[in-house]
This record gives sequence, C-alpha cells and structure tokens, in this order.
Amino acid sequence: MTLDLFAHHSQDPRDKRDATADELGPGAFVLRGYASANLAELQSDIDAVIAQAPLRHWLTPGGKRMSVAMTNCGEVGWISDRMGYRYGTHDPLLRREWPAMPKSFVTLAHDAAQSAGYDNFEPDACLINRYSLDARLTLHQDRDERELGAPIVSVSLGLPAVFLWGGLQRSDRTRKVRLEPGDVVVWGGPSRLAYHGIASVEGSFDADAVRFNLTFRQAR
Ligand code: MD6
Ligand code: FE
Repeated sequence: MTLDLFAHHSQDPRDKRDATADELGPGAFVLRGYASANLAELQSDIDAVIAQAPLRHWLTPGGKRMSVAMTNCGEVGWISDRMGYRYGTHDPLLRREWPAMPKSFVTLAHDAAQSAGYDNFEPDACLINRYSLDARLTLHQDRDERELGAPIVSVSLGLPAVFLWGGLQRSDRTRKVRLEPGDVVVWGGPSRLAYHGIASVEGSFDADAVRFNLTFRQAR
C-alpha cells in the first residue's frame, strides 16, 4: 500500500518528509511521524484549550470514573455521564461553548485525512485525551457520530502507548500497535466501526510525563 504522504498543503518542506504508512485494515492507516514537525505547536494549542476547558474524568453510563482525563474543542464535544455518551455544544462543567478548534489542529487533521485518501475532511469535534501511566481505554467502537461516512483522525503526543486494533466484532482478535509521538492514525470506510483501545502507556525517566491524544471527528 503506497500513500502520497506529501499531498498536504503545508509550506514547510521539513514537514512529514520522513512519514511512512502502515495499513491496519481496509481504509485504516498509521501515518508514522506525520505530525512530528508540529508537536510543539500542537502541545501549546492543547495547553491553551485546557486553560479554557479543563481536563476532567467523565463517568461512564455505568457510574465508573474514566481513567483517561478528557476535554474538547470545536463546535461539539464528546461527553459521558450517567445518561450516556453523546456530543454537545456546551461544556457541562462551565456551561459555555467548547473552545474553538485551533487552526493547527484543523489543518493537520484535514491533511492527514487527505493523505490517507479521504478528501474534504472537516472535523467539527476534537476530543483531547490525557493519559497518565495508569490510564487505559478499554476496547470500544466510535459510533456516537452521526456521519459514519467520514473518517476519524487520531494524533499521538507525549509518552508512547500500546494501541489495540481489533475487528468489527468485540470478540475478534486484536493486534498491538505501538504509537509514538507524532504518529497519526486515520481510519474510515470499511474499518470505521472497528474495535480499538489503549492497553498501556509506556513510562519514561520523567515521572511527570503523560500521553496526549487528539481525535478528530465529523460528529454531526
Ligand atoms: C487513543 N484513540 O489513541 C484513543 N478512536 O488515545 C481512540 O479511541 C481512537 O485513536 C477512534 C479513532 C482513532 C483513535
Ligand atoms: Fe476511539
């Protein structure tokens, strides 16, 4: 499988030069190092969003506190509580709209989708996930979005993690994929509803280090 990883619109010739793609399944790719040149800008934009909409641990519908801390930016944000999973225009904690999606996010998500063969990706939701060393995300499908024809773009920053990639049934066998900072996962088409999760986050000498993940969707 060969992807044109240079089909992006960036003016910076250093960008994405070293990127290669691994195919996870039909329509699903890991673009290795695709965001490597953008990490500092992305992290400072993440920090600016968090300053306006703090990270928090949602409750699952079953009442369990999620180990991953989350917030959102964009027109709609993903939320979870006793009433279920859904997208909403307002931060239920601060009772105001989610912060706008930074330009650096929009451009990267669009270009990564394009590189994986998905044209005109215009995300209206960006979920920001922060994983400390003990955080996990159990196997799940992303199915709360209205537009299942659009792909999802997922960007990894900070500590590496072991990503689980399964099939369309929860019981399908999973493979482990190590995601490093700068890796971008794009999936859609026949793989849009594939089960996936985060098995573990890898520690480092820096006891305060964490992993961040951005997932972009067309939610409505
Ligand atoms: C994560 N990602 O990488 C969790 N979902 O932290 C996801 O749950 C995910 O990476 C849909 C598409 C791509 C993803
Ligand atoms: Fe997911």
